[in-house]
Amino acid sequence: MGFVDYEVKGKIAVITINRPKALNALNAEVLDDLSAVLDQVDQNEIRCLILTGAGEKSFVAGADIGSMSTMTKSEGEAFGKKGNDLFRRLETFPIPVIAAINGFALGGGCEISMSCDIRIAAESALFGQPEVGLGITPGFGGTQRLARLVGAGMAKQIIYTAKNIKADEALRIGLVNKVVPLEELLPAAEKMANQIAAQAPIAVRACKKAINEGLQVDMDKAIVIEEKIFGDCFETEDQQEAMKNFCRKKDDPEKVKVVDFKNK
Ligand code: DAK
Repeated sequence: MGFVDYEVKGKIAVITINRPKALNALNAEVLDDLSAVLDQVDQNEIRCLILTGAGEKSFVAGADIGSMSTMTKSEGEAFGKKGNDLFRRLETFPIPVIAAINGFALGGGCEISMSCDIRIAAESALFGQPEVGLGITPGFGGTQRLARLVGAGMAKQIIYTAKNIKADEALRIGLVNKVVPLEELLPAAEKMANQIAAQAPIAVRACKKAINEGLQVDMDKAIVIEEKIFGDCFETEDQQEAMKNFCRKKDDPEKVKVVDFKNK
């Protein structure tokens, strides 16, 4: 794929935005390529995705300012829709997505990382929403997702001041889950992805759905969403096998085995 690489590694896969000369900035082609790669993911085989940027300097340095600079109103709207559709697709993609943030995560770069389920950052990563300095608002969901992740006050500070924050500050405010040295970034992301991939895949997907959908409604409705999704798990072979295995283990510790979940 032109600006996006896709590599399958057993039950996990790595998606790399590969436009390092422009610090992996998102133009319409990159967005189209990302969307095409998501079409290609074999959801029966792959249990966790990692999204990262090519090179050692940048995850994604934002939306492509050069291409945005000449957009008309309708082109701007179409670009915004393309990005928003893709980011929402990532956010609701049935399997989890881990962002491995290897440098600049500015504007659309910070926003795409926030569409992922989990963020692991290199110590060198830098986060920010510089849009107001360019005379625009964040356009790929930044005002919404940042406020949901770090709270309205901190999101307003980051967005209104357009001041970038370093990885340790991003960790402190809950924007990222973990910070590691750059050379350990992909190994750390792969380790976590493999840990997720070793769990019952239908249950993992169900958790993603329950968390995402539950956050959109009040607690009374959210609990009903969880009840329904929890009930669905009892129709899976994975649940029956894993619970039988636990009971066997109690009777005879020798019978302990690692359940090989089958996606059923
Ligand atoms: N777009 C296009 N090219 C970019 C870029 C970007 N966002 N960021 C970097 N580049 C390009 C540079 O132009 C340069 O290209 P050449 O000159 O070599 O051809 C190359 O990448 C290397 O960049 P620098 O030479 O500038 O590298 P430095 O290390 O000196 O500086 C930097 C790195 C990340 C601090 C700097 O490049 C920078 O400030 N970049 C811009 C960061 C930024 O402001 N990003 C946020 C963009 S705003 C919307 C949809 C989306 C959005 C808004 C609305 N709707 C449609 C509603 C999103 C907006 C944004 O993301």
